[in-house]
Amino acid sequence: MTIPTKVLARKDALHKLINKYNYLYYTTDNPEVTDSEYDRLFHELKQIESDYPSLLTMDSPTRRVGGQVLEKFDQVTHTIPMLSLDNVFDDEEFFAFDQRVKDWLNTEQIQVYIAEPKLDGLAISLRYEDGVLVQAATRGDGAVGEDVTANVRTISDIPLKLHGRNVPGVIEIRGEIFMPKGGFDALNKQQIIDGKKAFVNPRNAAAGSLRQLDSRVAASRPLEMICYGLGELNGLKTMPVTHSEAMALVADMGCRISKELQQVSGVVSCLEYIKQIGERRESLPYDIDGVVFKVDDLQLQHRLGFVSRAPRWAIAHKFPAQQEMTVVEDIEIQVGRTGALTPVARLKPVFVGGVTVSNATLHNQDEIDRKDVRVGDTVIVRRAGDVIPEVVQVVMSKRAADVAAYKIPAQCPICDSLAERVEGEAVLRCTGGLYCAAQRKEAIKHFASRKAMDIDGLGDKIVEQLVDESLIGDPADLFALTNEQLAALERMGDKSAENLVNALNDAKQTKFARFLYSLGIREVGEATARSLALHFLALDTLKIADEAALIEIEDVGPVVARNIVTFFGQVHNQVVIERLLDAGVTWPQEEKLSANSELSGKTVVLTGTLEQLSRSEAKEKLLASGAKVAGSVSKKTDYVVAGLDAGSKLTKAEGLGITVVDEATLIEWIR
Ligand code: I6G
Repeated sequence: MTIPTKVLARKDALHKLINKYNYLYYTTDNPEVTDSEYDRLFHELKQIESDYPSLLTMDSPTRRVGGQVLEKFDQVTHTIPMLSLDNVFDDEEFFAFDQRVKDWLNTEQIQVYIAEPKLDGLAISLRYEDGVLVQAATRGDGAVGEDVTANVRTISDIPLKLHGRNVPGVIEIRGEIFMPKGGFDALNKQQIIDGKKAFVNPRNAAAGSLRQLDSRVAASRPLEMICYGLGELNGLKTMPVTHSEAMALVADMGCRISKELQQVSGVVSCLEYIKQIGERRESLPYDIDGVVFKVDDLQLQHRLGFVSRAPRWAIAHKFPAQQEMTVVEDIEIQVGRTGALTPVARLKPVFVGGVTVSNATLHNQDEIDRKDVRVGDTVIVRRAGDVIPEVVQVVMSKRAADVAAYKIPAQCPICDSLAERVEGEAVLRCTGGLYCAAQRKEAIKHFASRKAMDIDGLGDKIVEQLVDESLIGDPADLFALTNEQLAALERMGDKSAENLVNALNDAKQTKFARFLYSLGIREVGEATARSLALHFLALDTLKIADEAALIEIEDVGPVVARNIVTFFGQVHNQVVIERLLDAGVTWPQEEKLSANSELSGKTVVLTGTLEQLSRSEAKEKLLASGAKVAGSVSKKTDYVVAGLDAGSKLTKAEGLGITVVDEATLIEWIR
């Protein structure tokens, strides 16, 4: 078969790229591309080799695993190669894997797999002779790794001597060394305090720690290991016949295996397992990038064997990439409700963590300086779970020669007022106050929001139009808007205008706490607003309270107290409040809580289905009775209200000896 020159050229380019990225990733711990970009290139090369088998030469990177070995550690030749895993990226590819297994075994029987999360760490092989740890080696290129025994010996959850009497003459236990998320955060905080560079992610931190020549440094790093397989095994009386048995043996000998290890039969259960782990991914204490499935029966594994660099009996189902590479097209400044100037990177849109990302916050000037982000830079962007996308790192090798460092302007980009940095704060703030249109817009959006005055139909876009067209300048102006003014706005018909005027009227009947929250006093959130309302009962009393009186209240510290006094002391705020009251904003008089209230100051958790009250009704009534409502049960919980089908929260409460009451008791208390 003649091979088109274009294909040959692409194959050569892929060899070069993959070899380079292997070196950067495995040898220098300084990756230049994201894992997903690397996976894509690898996939593309494998596809070319499958279309043109003569291109699968002995020097193809698809035949190798990882990169080169550093000079500074001794080399270790693995007695049994440390291979790698093939990946699938969606359910369809997973179905195809399962079918390949069945085809190879010539069966249509449902397959039994062992599943566990795929940790994002470093593969390690521990060699025990007569039960004693004699060597720990990295994977290296799969055939030859590095001797990191001195460092590995410092990791507490790796036994130096295996437990039990049934210990084989030689056993190689393989698994992943990683840094848990909590340990990583603490290490990075310390790195910054010490003026050292922060690590990009837990994997890099783990790799960097394991490559330390001084094992005392490794010992100070929070490394852990979870074992997932075996290499050489000699001299065991009864050999395991399934992977689950092998893992039970490993655990019996004192090695840590995954708590999530589970036997699953058939593809449907496998997909269910992936979904379940995916949902818990963020709450797991370590980073994972997918789920690994292995055929459980070791005899079947043996029959399936290996292809190229990976076992046919195992597969990694990868989650959508959480890191991708893109370009910073611009850096813009957003002005928040309190005037905080937040730099935001406008990115060339990129699909990451399951969504298209085109913005990432850069937080403040310190953060920009630390990461040295500049307009035009190629950056690695990360998005995990519901977390706001962030720029992890600049790819320095891709920076053009003449790009200038970025400085947040000294003036507010919206109103030109001076921006100043308050001592002790990282952010710059516009000093324009309500003179600044951006702050006005944000203040009005907050006023109208659901937890504040809850003005139905007054969305962000409408507020922006109203301010831009000078129809409103503060929240009180909202109540003077007419049907005609609203109907003239873009995408607003007569009916919507009428609905909005009605909603504004309805919103005038509010609650004292909501009103206080809607004023947008710095650091007065919902809970503080509620405490203020319950304590002072009336606006007139609160307005004249001094800092000493405010500090008396739970939730209110000196900073918040000062913010409240400053807010009510400013004439323009007094005027807006008067105008709101004149417009008809009102609330029922708050009543002093009876001192012997069962609920005052208590922390309550609601669980299960309530039959007579809705969840929000129950919550509102509890809060009005002076209780705090928490979402989870802890030692600090005073009462758990259990409705129908209450589950794990109830079990936990019982375990902690917390008083559990039913809905009827709750109704009794709040009446
Ligand atoms: O790289 C790997 C990660 C996790 C693995 C692996 C694994 O099992 C949970 N298992 C094998 C067999 C291999 N690599 C080769």
